[in-house]
Amino acid sequence: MGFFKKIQKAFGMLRQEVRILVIGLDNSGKTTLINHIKPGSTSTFEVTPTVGYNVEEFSKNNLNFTVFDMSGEGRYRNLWEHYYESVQAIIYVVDSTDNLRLCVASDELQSLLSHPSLSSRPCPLLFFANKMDVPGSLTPVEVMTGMQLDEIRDRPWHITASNALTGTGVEEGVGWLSEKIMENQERINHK
Ligand SMILES: Nc1nc2c(ncn2[C@@H]2O[C@H](COP(=O)(O)OP(=O)(O)O)[C@@H](O)[C@H]2O)c(=O)[nH]1
Ligand SMILES: [Mg+2]
Repeated sequence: MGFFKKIQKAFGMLRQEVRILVIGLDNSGKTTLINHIKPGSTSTFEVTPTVGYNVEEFSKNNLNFTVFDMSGEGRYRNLWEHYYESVQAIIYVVDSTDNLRLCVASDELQSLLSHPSLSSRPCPLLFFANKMDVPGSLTPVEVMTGMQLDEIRDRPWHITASNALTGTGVEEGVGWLSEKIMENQERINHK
């Protein structure tokens, strides 16, 4: 079952909005990656480029993806905040060839996770160690170590290597994510 089908099943008639954030530093491969998550070109999608700052959004039914760059400058941080409120899952794309900026990616992650509207909610976190095809790129374990992911204890997280150009690794990652979203949803439904 494809990612969209799984999510739609998880959310029944999709009466509630599901928001998934796709974030990471610029040039990490977010825009490229998202093309592999979107269903086939026959589906109708609304893509809303937002003028003034770099946000990409697409939605189908009530399933919304919001993509934005974390520059490390913190310049737009307050603009992103309203996206955190209703988010159910986060995909964090790391450029595994960019050893130099791994600490910036790590700092951005820390500031994201300590945001009050996220720190209280255990929404799952998927990491792509992207550009796995480039020789010498960091392995997922090296990215995990460099970003101290093993210190994340308050929410489920998963890291997988990916090649956003071909889509390798993407299915495994989003498969894990949709299972976690479903588990959370079932928990809410049984309350
Ligand atoms: N070799 C390789 N290049 C990639 C991969 N993913 C993205 N790129 C390239 O990296 C650059 C930045 O990608 P883009 O999706 O625009 O990054 P964004 O700024 O995070 O949206 C582009 O030139 C992509 O073609 C990958 O998995 N492997
Ligand atoms: Mg982009």
